[in-house]
This record gives sequence, structure tokens and C-alpha cells, in this order.
Amino acid sequence: MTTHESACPLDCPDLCSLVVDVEDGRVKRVDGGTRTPITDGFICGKVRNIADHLYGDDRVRHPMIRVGPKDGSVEGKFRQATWDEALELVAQRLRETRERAGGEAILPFHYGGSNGWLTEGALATRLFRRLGASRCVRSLCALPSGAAARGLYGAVPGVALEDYAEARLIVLWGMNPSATGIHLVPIIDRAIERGAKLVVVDPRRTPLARRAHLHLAVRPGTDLPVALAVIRELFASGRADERFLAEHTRGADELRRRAEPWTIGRAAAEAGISDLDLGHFVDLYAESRPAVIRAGWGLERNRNGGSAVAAVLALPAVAGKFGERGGGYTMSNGDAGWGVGPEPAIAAAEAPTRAVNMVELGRALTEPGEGAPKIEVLFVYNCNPTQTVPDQNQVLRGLAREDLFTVVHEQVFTDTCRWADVVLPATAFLEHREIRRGYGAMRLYDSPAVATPPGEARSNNQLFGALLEKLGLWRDGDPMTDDELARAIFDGSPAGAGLRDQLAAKGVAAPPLDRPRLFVEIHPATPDGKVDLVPAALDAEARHGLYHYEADPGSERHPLALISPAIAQQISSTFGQLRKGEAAAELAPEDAAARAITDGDAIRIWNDLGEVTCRAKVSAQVRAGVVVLAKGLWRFHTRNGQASNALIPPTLTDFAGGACYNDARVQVERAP
Ligand SMILES: Nc1nc2c(c(=O)[nH]1)N[C@H]1C(S)=C(S)[C@@H](COP(=O)(O)OP(=O)(O)OC[C@H]3O[C@@H](n4cnc5c(=O)[nH]c(N)nc54)[C@H](O)[C@@H]3O)O[C@H]1N2
Ligand SMILES: Nc1nc2c(c(=O)[nH]1)N[C@H]1C(S)=C(S)[C@@H](COP(=O)(O)OP(=O)(O)OC[C@H]3O[C@@H](n4cnc5c(=O)[nH]c(N)nc54)[C@H](O)[C@@H]3O)O[C@H]1N2
Ligand SMILES: [Mo]
Repeated sequence: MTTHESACPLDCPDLCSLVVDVEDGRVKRVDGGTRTPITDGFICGKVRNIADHLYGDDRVRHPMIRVGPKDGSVEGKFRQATWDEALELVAQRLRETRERAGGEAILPFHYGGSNGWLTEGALATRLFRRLGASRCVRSLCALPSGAAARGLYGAVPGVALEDYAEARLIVLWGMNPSATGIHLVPIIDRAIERGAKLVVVDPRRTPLARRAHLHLAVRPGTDLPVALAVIRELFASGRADERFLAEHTRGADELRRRAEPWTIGRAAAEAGISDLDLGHFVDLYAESRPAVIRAGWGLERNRNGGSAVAAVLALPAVAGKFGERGGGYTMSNGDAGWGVGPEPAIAAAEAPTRAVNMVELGRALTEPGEGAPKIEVLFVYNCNPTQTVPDQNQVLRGLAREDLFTVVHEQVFTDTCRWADVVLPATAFLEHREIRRGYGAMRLYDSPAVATPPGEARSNNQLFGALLEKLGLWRDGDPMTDDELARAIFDGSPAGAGLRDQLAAKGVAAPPLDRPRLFVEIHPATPDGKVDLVPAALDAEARHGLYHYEADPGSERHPLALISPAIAQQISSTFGQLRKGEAAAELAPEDAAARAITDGDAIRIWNDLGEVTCRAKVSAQVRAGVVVLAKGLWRFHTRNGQASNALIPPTLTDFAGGACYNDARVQVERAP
């Protein structure tokens, strides 16, 4: 038995440090380490049990090639192949398609939220850039949030999660850390013990909402008017920090003008909350110092998402909450001033080939549009599009095309693999090296492979490196091995040497400024160093201008808002194969009663895009008018094999082209 230090690169803000016991190349035990300050020796159940994922029955162990028609079934549809045969087939299809139809007939499809600079950004990107393939716009998550945060503040980190212990008021806005980043919970506990107040803005009574001093159970997609009303009221009641606004921001008058229509009463009515509660929130926020807003991703996943994030992030500037530990906001902490990135490892320039927004995959595969080349090869890695992309039925219609050649590089046999022409076995973290920086915890790891991949699994870089060579797209001096790629990343800029030294000495690197405070150690990274409250670029890009509210898309036929939040046992669809048993959709007691639905009934949830049949859970934790069906469900979790995405429109956020997962509007009835 050997024991190794590692880190968890899965898509979670916490970036835990791990201690891993390995015997005969197999992972035996995983526990929390102490090198990430917030991990503090404990980790989530998902990663503690990762051996079930690594060595379970669903693991893809060998390459497989399709032998039967594409109908989504598995039995008799695949045969085992050697890597040589599979690689030759894939290389030949890529070569032939590019020569005949052009590179843009090839679409790489990858999200890679759970991947770092070695397995997301390196050789795959180089291969597809050199092929002149279509570009995949990675829009499943965080694009509007990132654009809003950078528009207002530039590329700077927010409040360190450790510093929440110092806050007197913590606002969790569209964020459920009890499932999605559990290490913030004990820090919030400590703050509460020291007298801090907690406010939660969420359509659900999440575990922390149950303990909050104030829970604003807003209707999905109404955060923009709520935040604008807070801004309006702060100005109107003389509680805006006019001195701070004059010195450190631009656009305050314009923001105030745009917030003007949103009185407390009007915003509260739109959000379906009481004016008293909203007024109470303004008072709490105005009076508390330090006050911190943890903006989650629940905020962005609707038609108003970009403007909503921008308005929420404007609050600490309007109220003058910066300048002390535990005051301000946190969105993503990915921009912690690392000064290094994956581009030098990619070593191939991006060309302006056709861009396909991931949200629109179904349409791109079935109706490419005037003049756009037809997609003939789809190469899926680091992603499970049948379960995570909007408009599941259109995606499935696209994947069912017999003239589409689909390659899926995967760890486990996901529902997307069912539609592949070639399935290739992929390694998981702990089996390959990874370089990853956190987007919550501000740390960076270079974690070695510590376990032997089962079967014939190969890493992304092994796969894409082999294809670069086979296709003659390899060039002299290209970094190819993980060592060479890592060297390119750290040698690629002056900051790299210091990070490498830290990694060598401590196994973890901290950014140049640990726990930096905005307006103390760091300043907005905007061109003039001020907070830009109405950034011109976002205002121009936004569908109807920044801070414009688009009304609820509900209708009489489809009155209920379906939301699909994260659950503790999975990361998006990852680990879903281990969660046996049928999923339940939660609905509020009044909505259930109106439809004669009782707990445990089979129900049908539908709209014009599709339907899901599953079990009902009648729950007082959901506000009226809202149905909850977890994100990332697998086909076996529901009675008709469909997931929430069967009901989610492939529409885009007001700016930055993000997914509108929480804009699905549905009707529900007892299943016959
Ligand atoms: N265990 C676990 N951890 C994860 C993940 C996972 O799947 N499982 N996913 C990871 C990823 S990819 C991400 S992006 C993060 C996401 O982290 P979070 O942002 O915490 O997760 P979500 O569940 O997407 O949304 C948070 C909350 O927003 C609420 N919500 C939905 N619509 C609205 C709305 O319109 N307004 C407001 N105010 N709230 C709304 C939901 O009820 C939910 O409680 O978590 C990461 N961590
Ligand atoms: N309905 C609904 N859908 C959603 C959301 C929602 O709120 N509602 N949220 C969205 C969010 S926040 C996100 S981030 C996306 C995530 O969407 P996806 O990127 O599709 O994420 P996962 O479902 O985790 O699937 C990732 C897959 O990559 C594989 N993988 C992991 N590492 C490697 C590797 O090194 N190599 C290869 N080849 N494969 C690897 C995993 O086994 C897994 O099957 O989902 C989105 N989908
Ligand atoms: Mo995400």
C-alpha cells in the first residue's frame, strides 16, 4: 500500500486536497487532505467512494465499434476492438471528411468542467484547430456569469471562501453549497456562531435557507428586478455610498436610471415574495458590515441571467461594501492572478471557423442552416450531451443520424455512448496527470497519476496525441507528453517559475496574493480601474440592453417553472450510474393538490418539446409554481427515459450565449 497526495479536479468550487491509498495500482481509500485550506481533512461522499466509479460495471475498458443501427440500444450493437483498429478508423474518417467536406464538417464537443489544463485544453484543442474544425462554444455553464463579473470588475477574484467567517451578513444568491461546495457550510456556521446573519435567495428552501434569517423564495428568473429594486431603494433612501460611487465607479447614474422602474412593491410582485421581506433585506444589507454576497449559478440560467448577475454584483459597489475582510462578493475565483494558462501547451492558433454554441447542438446536427456545412463527424469528450444539453429530443434526433459519425471518449458507458459509432475508453483523474486551478478555493495543483487505468483506458492526451501523429498534424518541437505540456504551461510566462517552485516544495500553489481584498490589495482590472456599473460592451450585446427584464415565459398551458438544480450525489451527470432507483420530481403541496397528485404518484411533466414521466415528491421545500427535477439524470432514472433537458428550450441568455435551463415552463398531471 502506498499513500499519495492528490487533488480533486471535479467541477466544484472547493478543489479539495486528497490523500489516496493505492494498492497494486488500485485506489483503495480516498480522504480529505489539508493542503487546500478549506478541505480541512473532509471530502464529499462522491469522491470518498470514487473506487465504485473507477472499477464499477459501467466502466468502459476497451474500444468498441458499432455493428448495428443507431436506435439508442446497446445489446448487439457494439463489438470490442483494438486501439489500433479504432484509431485507424477514426483517423481515416477525420481525414476523409476534411478532404471531401472541409474541416468545419467536424465538430469537437466538449465541456470539461471537471477537467484541467492537461485534459481539457491541450492536445485535443491543438488537433481540432489544426484540422480547421468547427469550434465548440462552451456555453453549458458560467458564460453569462463570467461576462458579467469581468464586465463590472475585470478579471479579479472575489472574496476568498475562508473570509466568509469574518462577515456579519452572508447572502447566498442562487447558490446551494450544501450540495455544490460543502466546504463553505462550516465556514458559514462559524460566521453565524459569531453573530452573522444569513439571507438566502432561492426558489427552494435549501438546507441553508431553512436556517437563514431571511429566505426570499423568488420565482425563477426574477432576480434582476429584485436586485434592481434593492439598488433603487438604496439610492432613494440615501443609503447608497455616494462617495465610493463617485471615486471608484462609473455609470452609477445610468444604473440608477435603469433601476428606477423597480420599486420594492413592483419587484416583489414580479418575484412572488412579500414587499416586507424585500424591504427587510434592503435594511439588513444596508446596515451590515462586512456583508458578502455569494452569487451562485442558479442566477444565470434564464433569459435574464446575464443582467441578473450584473445587477447582483453591482450591489456591493452601490452599498460600499468593499475594503474589509469578508466584505464584497464572490462569483468565480478562477481569475486569481495566476499569470499562467493552457495556451502555450495548445501551441496552435485559433482560427475563426464556424462556431457552434453547445446549447444549439440539436439544431446544428439537424438543421445546420443556410450555407453552414453539415456536421458529419462529432467528437465527444469530457461531456455527456444527451443528458446535459437543452432540447434533449432534438439532440437525440441529431445523434440518430446514420450519416453522422460519432466518436465518444468516455470513462463509463454514458447514455451518449449509446449513439456512438466508436466508443474509446478514457482514464479518470488519479489515473492521469492533471493541472487544475480552483474557481472557489484559490489554489493550483499539478497532480500526478497515482493509479493504473483499468482495461485499456487512455488519457485525452494519449488519444489526441496519437491522432495528431496519424494525421500528420504533428510538428517538430510540439510539446506532446504530459511532462512537455506541463513545462510549456509553466515556462510560458514569467509567473510560471514561482508556481513550479511552490508545487515542488509544497505540492500546491497559492496565487501571488492570498485572500486578496478588492480595493485593498487589488483593484478592478477594468481599463480605468473603476467598477463599470453599465459596461458598454455588455449593454450593446444584451438582447434588449443591459438590465432589461424579459417577462416570465410561462403560459396557461405551461404555467409551472421547471428548475433542475445540482444534487449532492452527482456532478452534473457524472456518477449518475451509481445512483440506482427512480428519480422524483418535487412540487409544492398547493400545486400537487390542484392536480390531485399525492406523494409517490407517477406523474407526467410535459411541454411542446417533450415529456418526462417519473415519481412525484410533494414537498414543502419548493415554492408554489415551481417543479424541481435534478440536473444530470440518466435515462434509467425516469420511467420514459427522458431527463429535464427534454423540456428545456435551446434558448440563450440575454448576453454571452448561456443556457437557459431554468426557463422551461411545463404542465404536470398524474400519469394515467
Ligand atoms: N454535488 C454537486 N456539486 C456540484 C455540481 C453538481 O452537479 N453536484 N455541479 C458543479 C457545477 S457544474 C456548478 S456550475 C456548480 C453550481 O452550483 P450552484 O449554483 O450552487 O448550483 P445550482 O443547483 O445550479 O443552483 C443553485 C440554486 O439556484 C436555485 N435557483 C434556480 N433558479 C433560480 C433563479 O432563477 N434564481 C435564484 N435566485 N435561484 C435559482 C436552485 O434552486 C439551486 O438551489 O456546482 C458545482 N458543484
Ligand atoms: N437540466 C440541466 N442540465 C444542466 C445543468 C442544469 O442546471 N440543468 N447544468 C449544466 C452545468 S452547470 C454543467 S457544468 C454541464 C456539465 O455538462 P457535462 O460537461 O456534460 O458534464 P458531465 O455530466 O459531468 O459529463 C462529463 C463527462 O466527461 C467524462 N470525463 C471526465 N473526465 C474525462 C476525461 O479526462 N476524458 C474524457 N474523455 N472524458 C472525461 C465523464 O465521465 C462524464 O461522463 O451540465 C449542464 N446541464
Ligand atoms: Mo456548471
